[in-house]
Amino acid sequence: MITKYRLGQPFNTEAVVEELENHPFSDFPLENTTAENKTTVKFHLDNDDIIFGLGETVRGINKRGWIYESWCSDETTHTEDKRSLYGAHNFIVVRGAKLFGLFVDYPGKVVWDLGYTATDEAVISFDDVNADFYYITGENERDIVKQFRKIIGKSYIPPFWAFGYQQSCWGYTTEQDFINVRDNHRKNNLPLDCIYMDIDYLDHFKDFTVNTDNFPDFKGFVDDMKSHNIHLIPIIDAGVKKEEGYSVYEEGHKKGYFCKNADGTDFDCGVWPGVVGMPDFLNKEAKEWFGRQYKFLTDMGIDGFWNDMNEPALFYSVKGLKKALNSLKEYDADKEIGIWEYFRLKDIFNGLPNSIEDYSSFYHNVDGKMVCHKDVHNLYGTFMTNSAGEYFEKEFGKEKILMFSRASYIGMHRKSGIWFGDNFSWWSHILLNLKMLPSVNMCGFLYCGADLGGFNNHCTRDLLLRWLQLGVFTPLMRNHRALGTKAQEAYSFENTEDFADVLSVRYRLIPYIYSTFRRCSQEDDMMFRPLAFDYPEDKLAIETEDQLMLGEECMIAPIYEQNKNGRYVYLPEDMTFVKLSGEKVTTEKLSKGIHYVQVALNEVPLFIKKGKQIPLCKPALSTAELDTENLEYIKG
Ligand code: MIG
Repeated sequence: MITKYRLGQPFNTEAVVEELENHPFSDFPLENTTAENKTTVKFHLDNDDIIFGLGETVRGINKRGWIYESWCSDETTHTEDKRSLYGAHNFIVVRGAKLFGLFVDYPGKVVWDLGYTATDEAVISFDDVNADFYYITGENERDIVKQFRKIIGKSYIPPFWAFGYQQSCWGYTTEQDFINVRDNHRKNNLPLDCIYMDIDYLDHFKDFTVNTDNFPDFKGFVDDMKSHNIHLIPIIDAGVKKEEGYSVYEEGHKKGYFCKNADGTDFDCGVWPGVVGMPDFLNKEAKEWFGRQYKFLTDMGIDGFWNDMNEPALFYSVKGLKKALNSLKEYDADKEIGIWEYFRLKDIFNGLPNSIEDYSSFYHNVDGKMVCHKDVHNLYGTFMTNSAGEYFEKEFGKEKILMFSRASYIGMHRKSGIWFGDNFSWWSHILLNLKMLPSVNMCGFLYCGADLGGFNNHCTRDLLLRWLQLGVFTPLMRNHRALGTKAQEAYSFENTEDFADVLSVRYRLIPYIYSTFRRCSQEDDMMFRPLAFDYPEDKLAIETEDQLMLGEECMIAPIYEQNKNGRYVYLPEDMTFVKLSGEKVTTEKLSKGIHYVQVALNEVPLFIKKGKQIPLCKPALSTAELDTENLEYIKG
C-alpha cells in the first residue's frame, strides 16, 4: 500500500504519474521535524537492518554505514569517499522491524545519513519545507518496488538494435575513424550495432551541428553506416555555445530560453564550446524548443542519442571566473607568498567548476515564476532528456529512438536510459557496476550500463574481457573510453577470438535479455535483484553483494579480480552452472552452497535455477542479422 504525504507546496517534479490522495504530513509515520527551512526524517536501525536503494551511488547494495547526497554531480572519480554521482534517486527500501519503502520527491539536495553519524539511526534531511513523501508497505522488497514503479510509470524501452554491442571513444573524429571501427569489428568477427560520436563530430562543440570538413555528406555517411547495420549515436551536451550567427543560440537568446541571473541577463558559463547559455528546460516553451532541435539529426537518419553534461556540469561561470581573475590582482608576482596564501590562491580556481555559489545564482522561468536553480537542481538533466523524449514520441512513436542520459531524476526512466558516467579502468569498478544495477532498477531505470573497460585510465586485455562478461547481461552494452587512453576496442588486443567468443554470447542471449527487459518494463519489475530480495531468510544470500539474480531464471556472478581463473560463488539453491563461449555451452549441476568455479577469459559464467530454462539463438554480427525464431534452450 502506498500513502502520499504532502508537506507544504512542493514543486512538480513529474516523477509520479498516478494521482494519489494527499495526506497531511502531520500523519507521516516516521519521526520528523520541520524547522524554518529544514525538514528532517528519522528512523531507528537495529544491527541487522538493511537499506536498499538510492539508485546510482557508490558503495554497497546495502547502503547502510555511509552518508549520501542526492545532488546530480559531474563526479569524475567514483571512489567510496564520494557522496553524489550523476543521478538523484531518492528511493529506499528498508528491511528492519518494519519493511517499508520511502520515496522523497524533492528536487533540491537531499542528504541521506544512513547510520553514518550514529550507527543505529537513519536521518534524511533537506533545506526546505516543501516535498512529497511516499510511504510504501508490502509483502516483500520486490512487491514494494513494483508498487513504487507502478506510480512512477512504465520504463523506457529502446529499439531492439540497442541491445547489440556498442563501441564508443572520445576522440573518434573523422569519417575514416568510424569506418575503421566498423571494419575492424567486422574483419575480426566481432559483432557490433552502434558506434558513438563524442563531442569531436561537432562544429566547435556546437549542439545540432556537424563538422562539415570531416563529414562533407553526413546524411550519406549515416546511411552508408546503416547499410552495414551500424547506427551512429551522437552526443548532445546541455550548454549552447554563445556565438553570433549560430541560429540555436540566437533563437534561444532572443526568446529568453536560457537560464537567467537575478538581474534578468543570461547566465553565461563555460563548458566545452567555451561560453554557453544553459537552456531553461524547466520553462515549458524552452523545453519544447530544445526537443525540436534534435530534428536536425533525425532528419539525417540519426536514431540514437546520449545526453551529457546535464547535471548541469559547469567548468566555470563567466562571473565566477571574472571574480577569480580579479582576485589575482592582490598578488604580486615578484613577492614571495606564504604557503597558506598559496593554497588559497589555488582554491580560487579549483573552486570554479560546479560551484554551489553558481548553482544558487541562476534562475528558471517556471510558468512566469523565477525559481532558483539550486532548489530544482536535480531536475535539470531529466527535463533536458524529457524534452527530446517527448519530441521523439510525438514525431516517431515509442521504441524508435535510443537515448540515455548522464544526469537523472526519477521520472526520466519513462523516456530514457542512463549510463553510469566516467568510471575508471579499475577492477573494483566492475563490482561497482554490478552493485548499481539493482538499485537503479528499483527506480525504474532498466536501460542502463557502465562504460565497459572503464572510461578513465588504461584498460588491459583481461580487464576488458572480465568486464564484458558482466556487460553481456546489461541492457546497454557499450565499451567507452576517454580521450588519450590506451585503445580498448575489442580488436586492439591480442587473440581477438576471445573477444569474439564473449561478444557472440551477448548476441546468443539477446532474445532472453530483450524479452526479460520488456517483461520488466511492462510488469514494473526489476531485471537485476540483490540475492537478499529472493532469499530473505538466507543469511549468506543477504550478505552476498557480488552476485545478482537476473530475471526469474538466473543468477550472475562475474569474475572481477585480476589474475583469477575463477571465483567463489554462493548458490542459495541448487543450480546449473553454465559456461558460454562462442557457440559452446558447458553445463554442470551444482548443489546449494559455496563453490569455487573456474572461468576462462573467453567464457561467460551463468547459473540457471532448477526447473528454469533460457533461450539461445545463433550468434550474428549485428542484431539485424539475428535469427530470433530458431532457439535452443539450456535447462537448469
Ligand atoms: O567533460 O564528451 O561522461 O562519456 O566522453 C567530459 C566527452 C565530457 C563526459 C562524459 C564522457 C564523454 C566526455 N564528457
